Amino acid sequence: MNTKERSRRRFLKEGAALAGLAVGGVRSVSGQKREITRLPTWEEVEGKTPHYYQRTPRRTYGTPSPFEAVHREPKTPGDRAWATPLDQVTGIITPSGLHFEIGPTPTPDIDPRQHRLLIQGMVDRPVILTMEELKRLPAVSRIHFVECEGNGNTVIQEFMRYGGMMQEGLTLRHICGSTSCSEWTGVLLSVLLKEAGVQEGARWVVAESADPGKNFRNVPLDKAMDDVMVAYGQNGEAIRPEQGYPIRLLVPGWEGNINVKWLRQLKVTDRRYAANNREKGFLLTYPDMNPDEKGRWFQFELGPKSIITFPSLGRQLPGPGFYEISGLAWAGAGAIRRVEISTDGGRTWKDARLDAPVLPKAHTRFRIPWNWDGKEVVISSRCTDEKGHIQPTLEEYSKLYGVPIEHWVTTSGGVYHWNPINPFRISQDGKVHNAIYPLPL
Ligand SMILES: Nc1nc2c(c(=O)[nH]1)N[C@H]1C(S)=C(S)[C@@H](COP(=O)(O)O)O[C@H]1N2
Ligand SMILES: [Mo]
Repeated sequence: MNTKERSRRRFLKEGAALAGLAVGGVRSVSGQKREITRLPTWEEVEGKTPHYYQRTPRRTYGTPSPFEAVHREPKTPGDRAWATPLDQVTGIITPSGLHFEIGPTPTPDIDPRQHRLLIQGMVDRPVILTMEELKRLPAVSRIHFVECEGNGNTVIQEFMRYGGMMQEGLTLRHICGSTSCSEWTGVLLSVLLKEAGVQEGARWVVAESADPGKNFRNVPLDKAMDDVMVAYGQNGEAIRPEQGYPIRLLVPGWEGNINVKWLRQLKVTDRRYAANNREKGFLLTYPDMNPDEKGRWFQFELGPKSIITFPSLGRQLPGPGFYEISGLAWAGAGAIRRVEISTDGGRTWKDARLDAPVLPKAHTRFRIPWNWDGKEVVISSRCTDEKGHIQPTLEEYSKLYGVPIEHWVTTSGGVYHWNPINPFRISQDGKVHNAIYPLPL
C-alpha cells in the first residue's frame, strides 16, 4: 500500500467512527427524524421566535456573539483572582478579555504618555524611556503562557471547607483557571540591559510596578538576559489594563507573580531584595516545609502540567458515543514533547495528537478520539516536556516535596506550583467529577 492509499484508508476508517454521530438520519431541532431537503432562508426565520437570525449594528470593536455567554469569573466567590474558563477556550490562545487576572481592584488605568520605564542601579548608563521610545527598539513577538503559582490551590481549599467532599458546581475554572496563553510583543530585557551596560558583580534585576500595590520581584540576571521581555503587545493589540497596560514584565515559564504588571522600574543589583509575600517560590515563605534549600521549594520555573479541557469537571456528557478528548499541556522548561491519555484510571496510556504549533513555554493543544461506552470511567492526561520531565501523579508529586498525600488537604499555607495529573471520573449519568484524591477523606 502506498502512502496515499494508506492515508485514504485511515480517512475512511476515522470517517466511519464519526458516522456514529449521525446514525439514523438527520435530526431536526425538535428531535424528530425527518428527511431534510433544504434549510430555511433568512427571510423565513428572521425576527421569529426563537431568534435564529438577528441584525446588529456594525460594532466598532468586535465583541463575542450575543449567543456566547463566556466570561471570566472570580476563582471562588469573592476571590481577588479572576479565572479563565479554560474549558471554553478553543486552540492555544486565550482571548485577551478572558486572560486570568490577579492584581489590585479597581484595575489601574495608566496614561502611557506619562508613564516611564527607569533602568538604574548597577549600570553604566541609567535609562529613562517613554513608551514611544521603548516601541522604537527592536521587538519580538512570542507565544507564552502565564500561570499563577497558586493555580489549582482551590482544590485544596474546597476539600478543607467541605470536609473532603468535592463541592457540587465546581468547574474547570476553579481547579485550573489561573493559566492563560497569549502572543506577547515587546523588547527583550537583554536588549535594554545591554543598552544600559550591566556592571561587574551584578546578579539580580529588581522589577517594580507603578500601581499602589508596588509589587516588586527579583529576577536573576541569567534569566533576565535569556528570554525575559518588557511586553507592550498582547494578541495583536496593546496589553489590556488588567494585564499591566502599558507595559509588563514577561518571564516565560516562571511562576506568574514574577511577571510584574504596570512595570516602571528595573534596578540592577548584586543582591536580592527582601522577598515580599508574593514570592511564592521562596523557601522562607514556608518555614513549615522541607527546609532543604536544594529542594523543590526554591524554584521559580513551573513544572510540566496538562489538563483535560473536554470532558472536564462540571460538564455532563449527553450519552454514550463518540467524543474527542481534548486539553492543554504546558511546561516552564520548554516545549511539550508528548501527552498521553488514559481512559482506565491510569493503568494504560495512549499518545494524544499534538496540534501545531507546539511552542516552548506555551499552551499546547492535544486531542484524541474516544468512544464512551456509557460505563463509569476515569480519564487522565499526562505530559512530558522536551527535557524529559514527566508530569507527576499526586503520589509522585507528594514524594518530591517529602510530604504524605494527606498533607495537601490539611495544609493551611496554600499550595503552590501544583502540577499533579488531574483525573476526572465520568459517572454513568455522564457527569464529570474531580478524581484527583484517591483517598477516602
Ligand atoms: N503590579 C503587579 N503585578 C503583578 C501582580 C500584582 O498584583 N501587581 N500579580 C502577579 C501575579 S500573583 C500573577 S499570577 C500574574 C498574573 O498575571 P495576569 O493578571 O496578567 O494574569 O501577575 C503578577 N504581576
Ligand atoms: Mo499569582
